[in-house]
Amino acid sequence: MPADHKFVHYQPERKPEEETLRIIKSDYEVADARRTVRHFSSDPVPREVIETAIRIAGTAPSGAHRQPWHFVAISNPVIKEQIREAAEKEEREFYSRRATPEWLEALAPLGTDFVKEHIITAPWLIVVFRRDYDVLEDGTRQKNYYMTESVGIAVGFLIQTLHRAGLATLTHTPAPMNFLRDICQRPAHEKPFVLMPVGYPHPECLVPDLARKPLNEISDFFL
Ligand code: IYR
Repeated sequence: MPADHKFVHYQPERKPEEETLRIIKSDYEVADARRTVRHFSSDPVPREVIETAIRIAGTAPSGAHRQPWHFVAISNPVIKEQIREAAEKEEREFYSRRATPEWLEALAPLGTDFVKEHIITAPWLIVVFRRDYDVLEDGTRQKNYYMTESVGIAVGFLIQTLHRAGLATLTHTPAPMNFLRDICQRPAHEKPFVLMPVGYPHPECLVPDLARKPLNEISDFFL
């Protein structure tokens, strides 16, 4: 290692095997109970919950540790309404023109349509941006690496941690999403990655009756 790069010791506590097994199995149960939600309660969620969830998302690994993400959290009803209007405009186009019949067929079991009421009902929206490069203090551009993978991992952390805290999320990607950059006042080198309503599920929330693929369908082991 070059001498001018600093390293520090890292040795997380090693748990007994039975405990590891117990933890991982209980984590699986928690994770498997998560459902993507489209019907939110408007009950408030403290800002500190959202801030901490964003901190957790920001612990994700990233290409060359460039942390190529930015999170915009919105509870302001005027801004939420602007986002809803812009998203519904794109989604109306999508459902009536842009989506192929095959795509619409794939979405049918989810019961989605262009109406995006959840954008205003959920107490928070987190808009995640992918930063293609950073602008250094002297104005030069510094390229980022594996931005999509890195931001995808960070969003995974975000979804999982909010679920563990008892909150629901919707992974919403209206396409195209460039309107989010303007509304959130982000620079041109940031690309909207996901629009995520966050809140408690509505008391009468329904989710599609879906099954997850079993382990043997999603994995192979070579021993
Ligand atoms: N963005 C649209 C359509 C949509 C696409 C996929 I792929 C989904 O898994 C769900 C919805 C919408 O949000 O309605």
